[in-house]
Amino acid sequence: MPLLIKNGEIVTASERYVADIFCENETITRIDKNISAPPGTEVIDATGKYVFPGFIDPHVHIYLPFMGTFAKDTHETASRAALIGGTTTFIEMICPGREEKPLEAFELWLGKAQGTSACDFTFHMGVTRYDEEAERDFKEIVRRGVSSFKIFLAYKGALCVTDEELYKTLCLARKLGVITTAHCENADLIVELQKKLLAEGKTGPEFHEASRPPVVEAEGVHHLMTFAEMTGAHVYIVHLSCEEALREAMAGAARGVNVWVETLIQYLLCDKADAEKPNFEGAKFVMSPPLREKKNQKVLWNALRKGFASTLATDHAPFDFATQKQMGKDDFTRIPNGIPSLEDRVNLYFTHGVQRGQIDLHTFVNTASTHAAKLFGLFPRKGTIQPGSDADLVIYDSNYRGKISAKSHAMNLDYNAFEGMEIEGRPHVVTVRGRVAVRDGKFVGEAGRGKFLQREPNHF
Ligand code: DUC
Ligand code: ZN
Ligand code: ZN
Repeated sequence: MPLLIKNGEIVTASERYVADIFCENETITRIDKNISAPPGTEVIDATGKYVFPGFIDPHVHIYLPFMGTFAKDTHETASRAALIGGTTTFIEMICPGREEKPLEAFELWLGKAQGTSACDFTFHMGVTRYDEEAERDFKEIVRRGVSSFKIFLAYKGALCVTDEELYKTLCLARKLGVITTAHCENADLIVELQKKLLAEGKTGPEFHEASRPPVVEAEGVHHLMTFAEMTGAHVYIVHLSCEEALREAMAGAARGVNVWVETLIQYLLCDKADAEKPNFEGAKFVMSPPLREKKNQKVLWNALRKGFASTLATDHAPFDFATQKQMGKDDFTRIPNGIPSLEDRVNLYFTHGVQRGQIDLHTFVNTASTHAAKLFGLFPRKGTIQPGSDADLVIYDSNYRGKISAKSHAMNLDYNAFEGMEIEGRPHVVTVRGRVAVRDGKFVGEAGRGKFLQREPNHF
């Protein structure tokens, strides 16, 4: 059925105007004033509301075997939560164990998402081992439409790569025209600091940050900058959390490294003190890189405003409090890392960014949607509102007022790190390729309708 959205205020990364949007066959076909609806068209009145391009979360974990357990969401629950919160596309990390064959891992992850996700999705291919066989697989995976890699400089003995593997990955990425996303923390320093803290009897979640301080993250970024400079590869630093790390990224950029920076909603709104909450409550706030001193929030907001940070993501990785976080009750190094926020990213960013005057509407759209689409080869299919783009639209009610709570959220999780926080705005209607998937906070979409988005390399 065709869809007509009337009188909304269309906001993209660069434009703002009132018009009607007509969608047919999953795409936007016309944008104009006073479009009349052909018979059989679903008409939505968007008067007084914004119409944003569907938001893109470029960094999520859904199927995730990690730290001795599995993340809680399925693609069905995660995509529903994403859509309720206005995210219509996510990019998931494929994280194979070192012993797994990359192509088999790709097929495993794809199989989990296909037929279950209600929104469109794609992947960053995790490079957790590099040898000749793996290299053949990576080439094949790029041919099948995954044009980005993910490497970990942290998680020694698990996901972490050696320097030789890092170098070879970046050389291959450069050759194939693929961007490499990177978790930047020095793995060895973390192990040594963890041992030292535990030996001193410092076992609680409040010591997680001390085991991976800013300098450890800055060292990871510096390391990546060196390797990117040597290879000429394009790199994207995921979940940058602090000033020290940002300085290293900017120093790389200043000498010509092709680097982009992502930060997370958690770092903008939560801080180190949250992980120090008593009665093990701090475990809800354990993620890596850790929540930092509050003073970093100003630096990160400024980075988003000025374009030093390109994207705002979530690193969604849900582990429940009742059982999974308890695995680290006597040893913080065993607390599964993750602060889930797939559902809340857009509303919290709008509230604390746009409503509080930290960023303008265009920066909001750019950092939460458009720039990710451009960096990862999805633009202009995703990330904007123009004829020919997929009809993924968020009709946004900036007058809505509500509170975040685990009691009402859709994520498959027994807590919400943002519990009780006010939101000033939420999606009124969300569409996935021209079909309504959310209405006033309720999911009305279809599990399995989400498509795997194949992406070309060499789009820089
Ligand atoms: N950090 C997290 O907090 N969770 C998942 C993986 C990661 O790098
Ligand atoms: Zn990471
Ligand atoms: Zn991650």
